[in-house]
Amino acid sequence: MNQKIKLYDLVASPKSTCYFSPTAWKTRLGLLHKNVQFETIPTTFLQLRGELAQRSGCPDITIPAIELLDGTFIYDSFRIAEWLETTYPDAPSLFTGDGKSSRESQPEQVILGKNYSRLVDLGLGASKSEWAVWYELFFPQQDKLITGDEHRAYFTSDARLGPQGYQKLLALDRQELTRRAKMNVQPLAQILHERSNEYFQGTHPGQVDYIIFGRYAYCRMLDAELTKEIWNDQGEELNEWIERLCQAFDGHAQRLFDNSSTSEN
Ligand SMILES: N[C@@H](CCC(=O)N[C@@H](CS)C(=O)NCC(=O)O)C(=O)O
Repeated sequence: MNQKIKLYDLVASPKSTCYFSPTAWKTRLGLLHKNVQFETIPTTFLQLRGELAQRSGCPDITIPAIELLDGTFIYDSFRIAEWLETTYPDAPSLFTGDGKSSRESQPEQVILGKNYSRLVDLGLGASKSEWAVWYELFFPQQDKLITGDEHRAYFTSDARLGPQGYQKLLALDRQELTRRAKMNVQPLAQILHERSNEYFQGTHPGQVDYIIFGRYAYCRMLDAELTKEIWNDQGEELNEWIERLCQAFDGHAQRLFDNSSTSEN
């Protein structure tokens, strides 16, 4: 029997292949980076709060979560990244950006890379609806994907979005949000402009790249046209970095973008 680690990823409906969760992308790319075989288990918001919370024994479980072959669940993308780093020491480090294995890396260098990743993770990479321009900007697109009365009731609830949160999110000035989103991307374009052909983590990609690419993938899955304006058109080096990560790991990300479907059939 060929059992694999399971990656629970978020979808808007049971048959959808539109993987829009920015945090799940961080783990997806981390697993690929460490050359770990895995299968994706599409999970809706209701399945996450119901079946998965129950089966894992973790009522607060979030996406991404992985299930190991012995049935252990690990969740929180950063915790999973740390687990991958120590569990697969012979594969390239996620935190050093120099292509060397975790085993060959200096502990101080790993710590530095980890702190850098964590800082980006809690800033640009975070998904809190209260502050993230990304969540606000792409909310109407995400809203359109959520179907079914029970599912919509959960997704639009005040418990999830705060008092009148749904109405407030839909009433926001989209032009202003687009402008702010572009400003979030500007420093990224600048960093790559200063060291073209490199990655955010270093000469090789790492967790910082996967966090930033997760944000890009979220945008791209929800609105490819707006994403081009916000991301690809903001600098040649950034555009090239996106292309390199789309094609990395045998074109894994590109394939998911091409096969993305929200259909319920
Ligand atoms: N810090 C966590 C954040 C995870 C998170 O917020 N995941 C979202 C999806 S992107 C989620 O599971 N949301 C469930 C819900 O809204 O009920 C991580 O990086 O894993």
